[in-house]
Amino acid sequence: YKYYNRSILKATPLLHLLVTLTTISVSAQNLSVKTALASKSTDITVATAQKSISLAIDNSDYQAVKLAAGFFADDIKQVTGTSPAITTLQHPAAEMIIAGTIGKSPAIDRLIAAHKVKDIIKIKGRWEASLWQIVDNPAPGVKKALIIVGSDRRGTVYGLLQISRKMGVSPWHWWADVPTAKRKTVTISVPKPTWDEPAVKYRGIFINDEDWGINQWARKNFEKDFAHGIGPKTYEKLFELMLRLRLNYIWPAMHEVSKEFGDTPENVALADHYGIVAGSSHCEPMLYNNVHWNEKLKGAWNYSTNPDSIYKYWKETAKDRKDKEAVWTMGIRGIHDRGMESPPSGIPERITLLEKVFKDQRDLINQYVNKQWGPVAQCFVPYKEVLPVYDAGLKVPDDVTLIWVDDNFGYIRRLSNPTERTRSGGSGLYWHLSYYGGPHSYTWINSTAPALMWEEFHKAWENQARTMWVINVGDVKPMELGIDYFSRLSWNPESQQTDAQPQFLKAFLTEHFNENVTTLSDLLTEFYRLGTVRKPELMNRDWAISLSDNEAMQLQADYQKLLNLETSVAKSVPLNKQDPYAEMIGFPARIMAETGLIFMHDRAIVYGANQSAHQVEIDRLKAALESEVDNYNNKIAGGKWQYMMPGTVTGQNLLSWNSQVAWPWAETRKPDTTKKTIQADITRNASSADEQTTAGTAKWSVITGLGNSGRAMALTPVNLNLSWKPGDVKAPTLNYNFKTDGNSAKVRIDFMPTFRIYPGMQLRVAILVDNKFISTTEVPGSNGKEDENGPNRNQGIRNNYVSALIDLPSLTTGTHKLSIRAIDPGVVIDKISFYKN
Ligand code: REL
Repeated sequence: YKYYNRSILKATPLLHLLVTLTTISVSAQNLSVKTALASKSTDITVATAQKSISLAIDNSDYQAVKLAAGFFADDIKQVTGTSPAITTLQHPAAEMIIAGTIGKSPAIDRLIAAHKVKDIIKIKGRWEASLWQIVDNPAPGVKKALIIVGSDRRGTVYGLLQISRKMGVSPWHWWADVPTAKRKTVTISVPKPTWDEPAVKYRGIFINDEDWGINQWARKNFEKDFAHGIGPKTYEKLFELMLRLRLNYIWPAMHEVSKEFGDTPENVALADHYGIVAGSSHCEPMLYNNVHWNEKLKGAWNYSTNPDSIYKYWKETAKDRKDKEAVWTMGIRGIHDRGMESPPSGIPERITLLEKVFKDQRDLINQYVNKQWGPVAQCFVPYKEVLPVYDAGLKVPDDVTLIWVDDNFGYIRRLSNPTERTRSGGSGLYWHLSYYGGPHSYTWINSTAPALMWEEFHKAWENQARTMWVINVGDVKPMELGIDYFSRLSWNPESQQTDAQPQFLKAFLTEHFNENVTTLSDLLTEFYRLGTVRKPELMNRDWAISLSDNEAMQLQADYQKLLNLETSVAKSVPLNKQDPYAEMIGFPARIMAETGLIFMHDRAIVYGANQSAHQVEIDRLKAALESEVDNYNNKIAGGKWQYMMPGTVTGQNLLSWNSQVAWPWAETRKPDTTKKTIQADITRNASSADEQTTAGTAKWSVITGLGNSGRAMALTPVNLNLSWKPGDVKAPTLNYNFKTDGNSAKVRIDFMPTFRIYPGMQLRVAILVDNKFISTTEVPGSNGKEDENGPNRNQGIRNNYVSALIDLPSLTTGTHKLSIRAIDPGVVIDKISFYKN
């Protein structure tokens, strides 16, 4: 269900249910754009190649609404060649568009008072809700109008820009050079009043690790006049993109190469004008970016030894940003994502210190920050070393949103327990599409499958992490599909099911390419599957030589197939879509395939194949990688993205996360060929079960696009009410027939490396053979005791699976049945392999 006022719901469960029922029928699908002239009373032709009807916006409305009206007018011009005049109702015309915000637009308030806008109750007082309706005689001199009402400023903005999107203006028009198709006529059809609103209240992106990509691009190309890298010109474009995607919250770039966001007053003013909620990342408390702290010579960044200096900066920020809509990050960590230098020695002392920090920070907020945007939103992010401190009993004030985190590789470390679920501040999620840090970075391309995003975010949603979602998007490019998918998912998670990935790909590709949708979707599906097998940034010799011969042969064929498919599909993409195609699809696909092939050839040499033949291929592929990067930076869109794409030689190191050695040129590790995987007798995808049982709505579901198999099985729905006792025969079960020759055997289950839902829970399945209980198996590394450096997880996050090896009892020669029976929610099974002992 949709976002709601939590405090009311907490008090009255019945009301909770009622609100759920009244808001679930969000009906934006009743809004469509036609290319014929209006023929019904519920249609209105807003523009033709000859003229556009005017758009009335009250002067008293928000700045963001006026900006959006300007974008909207430009969009209509792009589509039809004619531009609507932006005016007020003092200049009425027979047909008009009237847009405005409740309480800020007298025109809209008059329409509501005169009961001309139906269903206003659906959006009034709600967060970012928009309503569209066609109204006859809405005002003197106006016979018919399309009315767009926003419950608040972003509600109106989204209301306007959603029409742009439906007219064919992609949010990515500027950021990925997506052309807009011309139309002779734009008719808006609203058969009945229609409204929409977001599910997740704050939907944010974090521009991060910007050193090699977006910062260089801004500094040397797009925003040379600013001289500090990412500045107002870049943020302006970003904020427009966000509004078009209906995202509302930003953690700005924060590395040393960037000037502090808040130190450039134009940035803060821009966020305010665009209606974007400016926050700061998990390691920048009180909207204060501390990476330049040491240059200020104000002593240690340590609240136990140097509180006064730090407090002074927080106080200044609280005063500076007092009237801006923001989410204030609470707590304190070291500079960057490190623990504080010489922190109080023990966890109890750190807890005491953090609780003092909360108090001081909240006192400042109470004293200086006004409430014009409602209660001042605050969050606390127990990232990396902070999570154990939180889990040891840190008390976070009840109205502060707890933002849970993934393990930097997409797997959520924990969600709220039942007590935490009653907190008034609710909870949220910070999640990585891009990561720079140990044990390994991935910042080059985005190969994270939308299916994994769905699996993890839908788990967060089902387990009440609903207030703030933030994704780390690195340099924004080439993260387009990931960001786009996130914007849809966070807007309405319940509209998506286990086939979320294919549905998204179809929708995105139809919107942006229209032709070749099936082939492009096949290309991306395989790209994401191969990215799950191994992200190109995480490929190295150790990995390649650990593969069995069959796996390596299969992978080599798969990479080659991906490359061939890309080459052939690229030829069929129309000329005007070549740039967006290359930026969003072609480039990442080629990087994946060519990098993968390099390592397969390297592996062949290690295992004794003819060196010179493979070396020729390796050299050719390395040159190809260089030319992909060169093409991206210098040729696509006439050099618009110059410096955006880190090169393989000159760019950041992708082998060892923090050194500057080029990759994969620097692959000099001595091969340890003893690690080669033993070939299994039979490996099957978990989804190929011979039989399965369900328990009401609970079952093992194929998640299309997930896992190394691309069809991993997850227990759905993923909520706490659905867990079973280990012996419960009613629990959903997967059955696999297998043959043995009478000797003892082993079965290996590859689970995705998900975590148990919260501490205290477990992540287990029961194993049976021929209906006889064998063992309870816990997903390795799922208990939260290890982070991504731990023995199970370190490999798990690279492989996207962790294996449990189970001894089977001696069995008679012939066919037997292996059963995997559910116990805990959150388990995802990818593959099953059988081994002779
Ligand atoms: O360097 C930093 O401090 C941050 O950019 C990162 O460490 C980031 O916050 C973290 O989430 C990694 O992606």
